[in-house]
Amino acid sequence: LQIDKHVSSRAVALETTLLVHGVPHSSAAPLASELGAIIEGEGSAPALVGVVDGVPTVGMGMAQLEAMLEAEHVAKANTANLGISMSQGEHAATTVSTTMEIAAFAGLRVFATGGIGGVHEGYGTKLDISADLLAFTRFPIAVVTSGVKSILDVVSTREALESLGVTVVGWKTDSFPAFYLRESESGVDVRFDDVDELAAFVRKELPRSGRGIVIANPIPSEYELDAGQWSKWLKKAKKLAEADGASGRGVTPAILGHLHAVSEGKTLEANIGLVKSNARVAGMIESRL
Ligand code: PSU
Ligand code: MN
Repeated sequence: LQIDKHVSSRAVALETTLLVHGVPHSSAAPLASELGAIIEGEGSAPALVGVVDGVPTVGMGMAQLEAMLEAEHVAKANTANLGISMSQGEHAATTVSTTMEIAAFAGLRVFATGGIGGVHEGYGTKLDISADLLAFTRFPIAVVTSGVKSILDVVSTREALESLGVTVVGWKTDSFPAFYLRESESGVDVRFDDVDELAAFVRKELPRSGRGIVIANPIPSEYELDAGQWSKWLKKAKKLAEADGASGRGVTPAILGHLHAVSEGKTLEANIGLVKSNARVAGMIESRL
């Protein structure tokens, strides 16, 4: 792996898939700036990660993000196709798995995202498990996330993390959060309420294990969705994504896009609210490492 621009390793990594494929294009650049400002407000610095013209880049500039948003096709790169985008010299948005790979290689220790990928529903008939889960066994970086996207099978995803031996930390919670919802039926391995104690754990645990850590930060209460309403929206969005014929890497962006539409922007607002909260917690941890 080669890194184009070396930002200081004292930065919080941010991913491009969330911006390029997860929110409407008009929301992406403003969100990137807001996340950067939040992280700076906590005494750290942001580093947007993506593949620009085939070059894995840590610390993309606004102009590079704008170019990616204007490009006709931007690949979504997980660990399976990262090297392909590099060899083809194309733009690629990095998911949690590849942002972890690239940022950890550059020495960054903290990464803020929305929700990690996981086990999709219906694995009895079709096995769809995000490359994000395996990435935690390979790349030493702490990922602040609002749990796993609630479009997934949350309980099975939690079980898979357990099987993979990935530590799940709850930030001020005993429950493994489910993205738009603060709680799920599953729990965490340890709860921290003090950020200095959490930072001390991360500082020691990353070099000890050489693996990633999940830091689960529930969506702020003011953005949490009503569970009943949420499941109705999800049903509709899944049907629409199925009707589109979405498959493989296209499934997550298709469902998220339809959700934002059928909820009249409520899920988008919630998504943005939780990502900002994660950026703040990541900045708090990173500035204490
Ligand atoms: N969370 C969001 N929006 C997103 C994603 C997560 O709020 O767009 C992205 C992340 O980049 C994550 C990816 O790594 O979805 C998982 O995709 P898949 O299920 O195809 O592995
Ligand atoms: Mn998948």
